[in-house]
Amino acid sequence: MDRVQLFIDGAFRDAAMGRTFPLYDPTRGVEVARVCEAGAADVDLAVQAARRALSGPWGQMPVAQRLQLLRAVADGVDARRDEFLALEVRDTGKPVSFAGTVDIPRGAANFRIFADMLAGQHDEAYHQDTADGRGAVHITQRSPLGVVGVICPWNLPLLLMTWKVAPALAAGNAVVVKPSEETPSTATLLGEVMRDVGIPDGVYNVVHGFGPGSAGEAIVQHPGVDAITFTGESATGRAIMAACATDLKRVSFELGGKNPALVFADCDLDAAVAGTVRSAFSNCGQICLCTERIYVERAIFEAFVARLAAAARALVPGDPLDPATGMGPLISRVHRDKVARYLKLAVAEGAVVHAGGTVDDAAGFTGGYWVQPTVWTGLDHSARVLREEIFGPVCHVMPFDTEAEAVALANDTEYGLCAAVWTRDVGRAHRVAGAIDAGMVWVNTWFLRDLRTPFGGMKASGIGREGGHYSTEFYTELKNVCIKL
Ligand code: NAD
Ligand code: 6OD
Repeated sequence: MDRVQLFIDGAFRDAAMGRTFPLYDPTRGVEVARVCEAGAADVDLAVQAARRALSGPWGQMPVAQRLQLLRAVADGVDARRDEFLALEVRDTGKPVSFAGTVDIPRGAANFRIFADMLAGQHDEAYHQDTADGRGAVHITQRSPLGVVGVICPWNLPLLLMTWKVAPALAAGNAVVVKPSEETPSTATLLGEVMRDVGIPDGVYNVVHGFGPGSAGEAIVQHPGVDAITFTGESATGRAIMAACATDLKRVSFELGGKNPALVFADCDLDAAVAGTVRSAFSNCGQICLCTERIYVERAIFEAFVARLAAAARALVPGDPLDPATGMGPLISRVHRDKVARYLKLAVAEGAVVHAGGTVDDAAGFTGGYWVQPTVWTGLDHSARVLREEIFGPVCHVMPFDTEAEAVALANDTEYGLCAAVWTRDVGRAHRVAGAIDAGMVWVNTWFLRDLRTPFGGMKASGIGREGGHYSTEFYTELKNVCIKL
């Protein structure tokens, strides 16, 4: 796929204005494909196609048939796993060891779980028993929202896009998807799968481009789009929410984080170090759930820092196609430069560097967006490095003396996405998890997912929850019908 096209109304096509933009290989910084850039006219075509699908074959299809088609999409992703994997690795530079076990399998699993969820959906009924309405029956019906705009980031492209597309389609909506400009390919390949299994034209549309002045803004501003589900930076969420205010579109936002890990002295230290290496450095630190702030009880602080730093130094970034590689490059030059600025800022703010701290090329690669996994200590809690989301393989470790202090430090942030707690004390685990202001708390693990559970953040980390029936609630309209018998 060296030309990445739009997918509108069941057909692959170039943009109406003929515009394209380059796609770069993050390992070497060279152009590997041209991507067609949609403008307002292309977005309008996609929205019109989606509306036709809703009033036509998709809207009239029996639910069981619709869900069967979505299971076929899951099978189609599995059947073309190697193609999805190759494109995801090309676009992101992430190791095959990660994309092959996380991104691509979840791309299929998301369709299966939401097909199962919707298969069990039923209306509710209330029999009224008041003097004025005795015998009346109230039926709450759910119906699709309509056309859903799905705007996605680049860090887990297929996983995060299907996390929204699958429940939206299972609930009977049609979608206009805008993948990140950095990672357009797997959303486009999914168009082939949709077409081949028989999803009606116009149900799944993909428009490529940027945010402001491009496809993203055109989706958000289109009056034919009924809702926006967005994953990305909190600042972008603010801009999208302001635009959605014009016609009061419903929004679901999964936004940024500055996630803490709390490591208590009674923890299993081997598990805590191994878990924190994963939570800080997986996907080169580019997961919204990654840990950037680590608080360790003073009795084990020095041992923890020494072991974490040794593990970080052992994590050598390298060829994403080598199955033994655990870390690839960052996504783009712009993002590498941003992370590099934080590496400098940390030192200027007084950090002690225990591992990494540099942006050296990986062996055998020049011109890519490489950065070394980095561990800092010594910063004051007011340091910008401890307050701003960096979204790279970097973390800071700070000691604490009491449980209350650890919770206060964890909560001292504008974000509230997730936290990890490492302790063997079940009582403490309950207390601390309850006291942390975050949408998800993992105890003695991290990023262990059950797709039925609510996913999302508090404070500046999001609006709403998706997952299981929480997704169904977002992607459907509720209507109460009262029948006086
Ligand atoms: P981003 O906000 O820069 O871009 C996300 C998407 O929004 C892209 O497709 C972009 O083109 C589009 N966009 C940008 N401005 C827009 C506008 N004004 N109108 C419409 N669309 C617009 O985010 P990113 O850099 O792609 O992703 C990294 C960020 O995403 C990090 O902050 C990370 O924490 C967050 N994230 C959060 C979650 C979560 O579940 N909470 C998951 C993954 C990533
Ligand atoms: O696992 C998921 O469903 C999910 N939404 C993960 C988000 C990761 C953020 O980068």
